[in-house]
Amino acid sequence: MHKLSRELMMTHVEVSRRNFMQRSALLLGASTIAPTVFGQTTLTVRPEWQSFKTTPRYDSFIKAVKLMKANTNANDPRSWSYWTNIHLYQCPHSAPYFLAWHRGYLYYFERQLRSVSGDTKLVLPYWDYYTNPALPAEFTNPNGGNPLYIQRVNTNVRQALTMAPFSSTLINFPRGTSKAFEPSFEGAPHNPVHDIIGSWMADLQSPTDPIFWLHHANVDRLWVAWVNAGGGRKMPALTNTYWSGSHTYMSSLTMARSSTYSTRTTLAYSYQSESLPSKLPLAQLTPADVHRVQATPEDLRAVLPAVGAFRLSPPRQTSEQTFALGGAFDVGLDERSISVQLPVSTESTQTLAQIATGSTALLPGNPKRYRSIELVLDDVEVSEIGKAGGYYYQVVLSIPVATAAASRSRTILIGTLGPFKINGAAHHHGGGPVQLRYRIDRSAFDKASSRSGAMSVWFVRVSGDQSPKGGVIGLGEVRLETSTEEQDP
Ligand SMILES: [Cu+2]
Repeated sequence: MHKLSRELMMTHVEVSRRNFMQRSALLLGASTIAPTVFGQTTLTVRPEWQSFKTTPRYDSFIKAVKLMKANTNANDPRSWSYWTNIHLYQCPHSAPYFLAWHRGYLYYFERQLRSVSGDTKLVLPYWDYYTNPALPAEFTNPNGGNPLYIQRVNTNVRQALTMAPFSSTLINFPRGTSKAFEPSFEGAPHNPVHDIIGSWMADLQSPTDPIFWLHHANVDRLWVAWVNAGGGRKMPALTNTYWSGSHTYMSSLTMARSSTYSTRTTLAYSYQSESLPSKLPLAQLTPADVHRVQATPEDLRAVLPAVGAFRLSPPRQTSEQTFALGGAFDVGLDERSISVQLPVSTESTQTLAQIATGSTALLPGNPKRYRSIELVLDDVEVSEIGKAGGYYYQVVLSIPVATAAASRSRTILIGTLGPFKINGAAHHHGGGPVQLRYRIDRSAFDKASSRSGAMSVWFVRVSGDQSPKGGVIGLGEVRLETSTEEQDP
């Protein structure tokens, strides 16, 4: 049996005998575990940091972090780097199971904290940055060998926050479906919190920074809150094949996906608060910040960035399934926002408008039926000064639409771009420039028109209190593509 599993099993208290057996099976990587019926188990409660730090658990947490950081054997589950490496090599970002994989990861890490500290009641705290966007002071004090301190670019994440994923229109869950919570939430606030804090947090080795664990506990909590919010929001049912199979952490450490469907069944924990934020921490924002971070399409229309001059990329077949409709080469991003025009022809615009109606569409001289639309950023690289983070970009598509009003455009926030996302993709693909694809909900192209000028992509820069000036990200090509793949597989 895996050493960690053995240790973890020994720390199981507060559970019924029956539950103990189920969890033991879980820790052995068994893939069929019947979830415990709610009510049979004592749920452990993960508190917000401000409550947590006043409890006796705080000293246990500090002790565990200290001991794990002092252990330099990366093969030992009792070392900090063991857990950083799991994230580096296994975490799915911009991929299915982003939230569910991290739920299991946090669960195992929390068990390890208990084991190392010897405190069987230790739980992982979360950081509610929608209430307190400044990093807790215990993490920023560099004195006295504080194990929670590490160098960071910024210690306030207010610029990373958005209410967008909590919109009542996002009712589906997984990546790959339309109107989905998970990819929206990963795009922001999840990625920008990594980017704005910067330094270790802007990289896949982000668990090196102890705040990672509180950030991800909050991410996990907001997923719980999203489910609780109701209003038609729905997870794939537990019987859905989505929950078949298991998450991998190490070859010897796995968890049935079905165990991560809910926190209250097999894993048996809950959060101090399980409701969605109702607003941004406005008191801490300047009017300019409010404008910037809320970034509804309506707001963005008022901040049209300067149009850059780039060499145009031609329409062409880019793979068996995809066709490029036009774009630009060699786009450099710095501390300014920029607009990149997409030279999409009148015929191609008609194709997009047809896809928007839900039907398939043809392109001139091409027998394929196209069904979905993506923005592709190709040969993406982060510069040396860009790597440490402190900034990110909102990626916005501006589409002329045919209405009675002259020269009207629709602006759609289609995602975010920052060093965390790029560093992650680069690592998973063995280094070097990466390709990033943003699926655009086809309804964005409803009544799309080429009448009032070219479509454009805006990279709206969002800077933290500290952020680098000069070239941070290079995009070899920015282009719009149609694909023969279904929008909703
Ligand atoms: Cu993360």
